[in-house]
Parts: sequence; structure tokens; C-alpha cells
Amino acid sequence: MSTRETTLTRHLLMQQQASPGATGEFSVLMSQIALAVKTIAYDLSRAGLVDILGATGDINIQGEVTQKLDRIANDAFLQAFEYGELVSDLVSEEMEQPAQIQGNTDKGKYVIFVDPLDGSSNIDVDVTIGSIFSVHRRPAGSGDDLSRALHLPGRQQVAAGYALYGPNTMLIYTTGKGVHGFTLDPRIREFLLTHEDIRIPSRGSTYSINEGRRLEWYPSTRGYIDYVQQKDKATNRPYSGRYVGSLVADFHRTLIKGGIFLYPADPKNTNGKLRLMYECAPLAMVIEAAGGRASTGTQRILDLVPTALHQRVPLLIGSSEDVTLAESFYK
Ligand code: AFP
Repeated sequence: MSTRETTLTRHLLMQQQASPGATGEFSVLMSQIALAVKTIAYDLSRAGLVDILGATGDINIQGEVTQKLDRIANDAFLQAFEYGELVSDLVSEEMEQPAQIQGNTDKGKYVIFVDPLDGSSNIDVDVTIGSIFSVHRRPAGSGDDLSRALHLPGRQQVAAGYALYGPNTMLIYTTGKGVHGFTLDPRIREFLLTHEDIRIPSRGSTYSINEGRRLEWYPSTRGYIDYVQQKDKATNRPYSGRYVGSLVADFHRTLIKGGIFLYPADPKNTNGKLRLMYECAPLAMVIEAAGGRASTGTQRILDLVPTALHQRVPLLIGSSEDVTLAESFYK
């Protein structure tokens, strides 16, 4: 590494210097998130070699089988925020109630929402998975009052982002101004700035949806997918279909190359599958900061006011023109 390369720490310090009144607390918070990501990446890198693959035997709050690595990733986030009095509570896909962070009880300016290991059913087959995080200012309250006060709309997020555990480990984040991507350099275990100010193309030529659910789809979803599959040179159709089944991986491809990802509602899953506060809202903040759009089909994701911490919502996310066109099928 040349000392001229921009590490995450250097990047955060530069951002801090450019923001009058910044206290440096956000930079420390991002370093704590980076620490959790590095810990998880290390555990994943030896997953096939030590006994951490497979299910724990428990079912999480979503009714899904908990993988051992889900638990390990959740603990990595809980431990990364211990002490320092920055983060008071963590809301996670893996825990029914918010967890107080050890050493920071009722202190800390921030609360974190996290999907510690997104796409965990792909772990056993060595396919890219990730973590998704959302940072909010801590509202007043404690116990049940705090749980209710945590029903915060995505537009109030202070920062959001995700990590990818794939051929590279990547960390992508935004505070609303620019989306920046860092790649973990395994020699020095530091994140280096590799994707500065990511912008999503205004239109793509790829769609991403679980086509196995086609028979369940509402006519609106079927109508839009039929549209992207039709031939039309002028609009670059038919689009190519791509679906990994890890939201972070499908999202990252869409962010870099353009196009659209959909997890719509259907009559069986009237709110879709994906969780608002730690999947859809953080990725919506990232996509909007990159020039794209995120919608339920009828409403902007960032405007939704949650009614429950683990609420699910339908998601259409990607290039602005693609999402706007898809929405026209849901009117
Ligand atoms: P798992 O974490 O249980 O693998 O679920 C992953 C996920 O929440 C999200 O990452 C995917 O986009 C979506 O589910 C895939 O769901 P389908 O298997 O229904 O397509």
C-alpha cells in the first residue's frame, strides 16, 4: 500500500475536517462498524474449516432458521459498540427487542439497526452475503417507550450502508451526501477507498426478482416483468435477469450497473418479505444518495413511518427511470 492511498480512517478524518462543528464521534462510530465487518469477514473466511456452518436449532423473530454465523455476526456488532458511550441500543433481525449496549446503558447519541448477516441461507454454498446497517439519533425514552420511539422513518437516518462478503470484502456507506465504497486490503486489514462518489446509471438493462414466485404475483408485478422481457431495441429490452437471493449482492450489482431489484407483495405475503428498518430503509438511503429511487410501488420507502421494529414492506429499488416506470404498473 502506498501511504497516499485513502484508508477509511483518513477518509473519515477528511470528511470531519470539511464539516464545521463535527465532533469526531461519527468517525469513531464508523470505525466500530468497520471493526464488526472485519470480524465477520474473518469468521466467514474460515467458515468451512471450523465448526461454524449450519443451523443453531433456533428460529429467529422472522420465523427463519438461525444459522450459527447469524449469531456470530450479531455478537460482532453488539461487541463492536461496547463502551465509548456512542451507541445506546442495537435493533437486529436476530433479536425480538432492542439490545442495550454493554457499558453504554441509556447513554449514547445513536441507535443502530442492523441485519448482521443478510442472505444467510447462501452461507453454506459460498455465495456472496453481507451486513446492512442504519444509524439514527437516539430518541428519548427507555424500555417499551424507547421501543416505540424507535419507529423512525428512513428519512431521519444519519447514515446507512452495507458490507459485502464476496470475492472482496467491501464497506459502502452514505451520510446522504455521496456514496463511498471501500475494499478491505487483506495485507494490512484496512479498508481502502476504491469507489468514490458512486452514481447509479439513470436506466439499466437488468431486472432482479425471484421468478419462482411468478404464480403468486399480482397482475401489476406480472405486467412489469412481462414488459422488461419484451423485445424493443430503443429501450434496450429484453432486460437480462439476475438473482442471487442475497439482497446485498443483488443491490450492489444494481447500484453499480443500474437496473431494478424487486421484492413485491403478493396475496400470500401482503407486505413482501424484506424488513423496513434494517434492509429497505438503509438501502433506500444509499440508492437515493447515488441518484436512484426506492419505493413500495406506491410510496417512497424513506417516507414510511414504521409501525413495528421488524415490519416488512414491498421493495422496488434501483435506477430512477426503471423504478418510476415499474411504479406506473402499481398505480
Ligand atoms: P436469508 O437471510 O434467509 O437467506 O434471506 C435473504 C433475504 O432476506 C434477502 O437477502 C434476499 O433478497 C431474499 O431474502 C431472498 O428471498 P427469496 O428466497 O424469497 O427470493
